[in-house]
Amino acid sequence: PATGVLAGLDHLHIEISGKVLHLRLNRPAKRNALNDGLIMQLQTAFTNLPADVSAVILSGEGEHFCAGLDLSELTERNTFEGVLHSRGWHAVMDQIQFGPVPVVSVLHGAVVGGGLELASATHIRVAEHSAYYGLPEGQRGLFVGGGGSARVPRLVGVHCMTDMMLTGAVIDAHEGWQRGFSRYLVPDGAGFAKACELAAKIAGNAPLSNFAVVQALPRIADMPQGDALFVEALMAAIAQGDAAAKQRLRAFLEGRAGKVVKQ
Ligand code: 1HE
Repeated sequence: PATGVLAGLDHLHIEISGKVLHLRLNRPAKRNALNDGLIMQLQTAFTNLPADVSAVILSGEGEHFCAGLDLSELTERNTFEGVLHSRGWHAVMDQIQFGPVPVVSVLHGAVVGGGLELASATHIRVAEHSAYYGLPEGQRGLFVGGGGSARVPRLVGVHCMTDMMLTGAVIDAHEGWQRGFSRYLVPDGAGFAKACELAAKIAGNAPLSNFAVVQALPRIADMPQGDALFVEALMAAIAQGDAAAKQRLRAFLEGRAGKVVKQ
């Protein structure tokens, strides 16, 4: 179980096993809808990860991963408060995407609206067959506000997101896997075990390599090629200069490290 500031978060269930922290959205009666309390607790959790944690698994309690924005709180905001609310979500999603360690999400049932925005901020998505993706904002008279317009097109393209928002098209787990919403597709109930397997591999890497993948890769991918290659060279040199890299290279050259094997 979690200790310190992480122990007092009532909308999140947190467990730590070795170097992996498992964080479960815990508002099943409201389908894990993201109210202000839950958003703030996600912020607290991701800004207070224990130093010895190397990977995070994010999942949802109950029948669904996440029903998105808690619509019962929407009526109380004016336009300016709406802008600030969206900017608050952006800060949380950025904290997840550009935090210190990789995040693997386990998706099942509804992954809709803000729930899909949350999933899109994680680094590897594992979907169970029950998962489905939707952006009901169009039907509710809203627009995405949790980073969806920046992150969702990078997974499935502007054309697919446009269709989802204009027509309410819901994409099932298999199509979502084909299109890029999830990297892995597993039977119902098998998502957490798959995420643990992936998180263990991630936690076995040098922390600076993981940091480079999480922090540098998406930024480099957004740059013009000349800038991208320059930043890549700097990041490569920084990673290479770290003691962990030197140890690992020596281990390989002395026959003590694993080979690349076809899986
Ligand atoms: C909620 C919410 C919610 C459920 N806000 N309370 N998101 C949506 O438009 C999705 C709305 N939700 C649904 O379509 C369905 O609830 C689900 C498909 C996710 C699940 O269906 P089901 O049959 O399992 O549950 P339910 O009976 O619909 O809901 C159970 C309870 O959760 C019920 O409350 P109760 O007090 O009557 O028991 C629902 O009202 C409540 N609930 N979803 C508030 N979203 C930063 S911008 C992001 C913009 C968005 O995310 S817009 C998309 C919002």
